[in-house]
Amino acid sequence: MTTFPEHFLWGGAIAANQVEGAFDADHKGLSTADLLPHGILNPHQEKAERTPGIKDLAIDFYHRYPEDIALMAEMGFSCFRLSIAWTRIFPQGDEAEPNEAGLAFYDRIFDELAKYNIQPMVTLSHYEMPYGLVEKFGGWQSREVIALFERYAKTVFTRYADKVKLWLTFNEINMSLHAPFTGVGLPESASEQAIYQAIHYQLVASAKAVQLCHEIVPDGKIGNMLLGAMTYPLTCQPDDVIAAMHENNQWLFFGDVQARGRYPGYMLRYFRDQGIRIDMAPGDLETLAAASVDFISFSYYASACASADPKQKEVGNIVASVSNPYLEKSEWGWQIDPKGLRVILNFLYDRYQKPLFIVENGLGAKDELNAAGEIIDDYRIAYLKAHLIQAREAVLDGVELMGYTSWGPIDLVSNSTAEMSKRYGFIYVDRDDHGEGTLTRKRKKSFYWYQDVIRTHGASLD
Ligand code: BGP
Repeated sequence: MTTFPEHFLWGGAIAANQVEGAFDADHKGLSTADLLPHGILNPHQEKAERTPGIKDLAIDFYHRYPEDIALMAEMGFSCFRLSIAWTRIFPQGDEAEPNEAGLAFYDRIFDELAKYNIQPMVTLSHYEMPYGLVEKFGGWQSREVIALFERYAKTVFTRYADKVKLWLTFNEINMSLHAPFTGVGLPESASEQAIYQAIHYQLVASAKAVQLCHEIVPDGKIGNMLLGAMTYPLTCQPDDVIAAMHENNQWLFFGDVQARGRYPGYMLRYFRDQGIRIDMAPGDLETLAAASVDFISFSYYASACASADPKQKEVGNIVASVSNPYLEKSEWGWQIDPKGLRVILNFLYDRYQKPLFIVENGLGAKDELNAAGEIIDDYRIAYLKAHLIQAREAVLDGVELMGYTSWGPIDLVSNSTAEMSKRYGFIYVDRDDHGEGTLTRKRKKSFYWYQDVIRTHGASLD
C-alpha cells in the first residue's frame, strides 16, 4: 500500500552556485560563494585574492539546462527545487534597477520546467549574497541590507508570480552560526554578538519576504529552510539530555522565530547569559509576529549526538558533534540515520503543526564507471530507499508532508569542499575535481530506481 499523499511532490534540489557556472556572464556580479573556490570548509577569501575555482563553470547548467531538465522530466519529477543567484538580478546588490539578462535566464528555466509540468520551488538565497554588499555594508551586520533584500524579493516575486508558486527564503538559515561568511557575509572570526545581530536582520528580512510573497504571488506558498540537525543525547544521563536540548535549540530557534513569530524564552536567556544585545528597531517584533511561514522545509542528511562531557566532541563536517556508536558513516563521515528522518518529521510537525517539506536528502559518494561504462550505485539507492521508507512511516504517524526533493539529482559541486567527486546524482556528470572532463551526462542505476519510485508513487519501495 502506498501512503504518500495524493498531491505529494517528487523531485530533486540544486543551488545556483553549485551548478550554473557562468559566474560572470550577462552582467552577473560576484557573490560570496564565488569567493569560496574551495568550499565553505575552507572559508573567507578577500576579493583581491579571488582565485578561479571549479564552481566558475560548475556543471554548466547555465547553458545545459534544457538537457538536464529533460532528464528530470524523464524521471517523472513533479517538483524541482532551485535557487536564484541574487547577483544575476542585482549584481552588486544595491542597484536601483534589476539586470534584465539575469531575470530572462530564470524565465527560460521556468518555461522549460513548465513544458514538463514540473513545479519549481525557488530558494531566494542559497548560501550566497552579493559580495558588493559585504564590501559596502559588511554583509548582514547592517540593517540596510534588509531593504535591499526586500527589493530583490519583490522583483522576483513580481516577475515570476505566474510561474513560481513555491518559495523558500534562506537556505539552512541556522548555518550562519557555523559558517558566518556563507550565511550572513561576516568574517569567520566574527563574534557571537555580531553573528546574532546579523541573524536578527536576516530573520526580519525573511519575514518581510513572507509578507511580500503573500501580497504579490497569487496562491503562493513560502517556507523557511532549516538544516535539520536532529541531535540525540549520547546517553540517558540527564546532563546529556540537557546538552542535546541545548544543541537542538540552536537550530530550532530559527524555526521558532519563523513559524511562531517571536524569540523563544531559551534564546532570550542565552542572550542575557552571554551578554548579547540585539538591536531591534520599532516594528521588528511586529514584522516577525505578522509573518509566519506557510510550511517548514529542511535538509536532512545525518543525525548527531550531544554529551555534557566536552572531551566527547569531535570535529564534524561543518558542525562539531559526537558520534553515534550505532550508526555507520558515509565516505565523508556523515552518520547515516534513516530512522532519524522519521524522528525529525514527527518532532517538527508536533512543534509547529505546519506542513513539512523535505527539500534535501542524499548520499555524497564516489562513483566508478564499470567496464561497460555504467554506474551501479546500489549504495545510493539503499540510502535513499531507507530514508523514503521512514518518510512514509512519518506520514503514517500523521505528519503532513508536502513532498521530497533529493539533494543533487544531477552531480554538482559540493558545498563544503567544492569537490565534484562527492556525487549525489541520479545523473552522472563527467567532470573531476581538477575540472577535467567532457561534462557529458549519463544515467546511473539510481536514475531508473527513482523513476520507478515516482511512477508508482512510492509503492515500489516495498
Ligand atoms: C547542504 C546545502 C547544500 C548541499 C548539501 C550537501 O548543507 O544546503 O548546498 O551542498 O548540504 O553538502 P555538501 O555539498 O557539502 O556535500
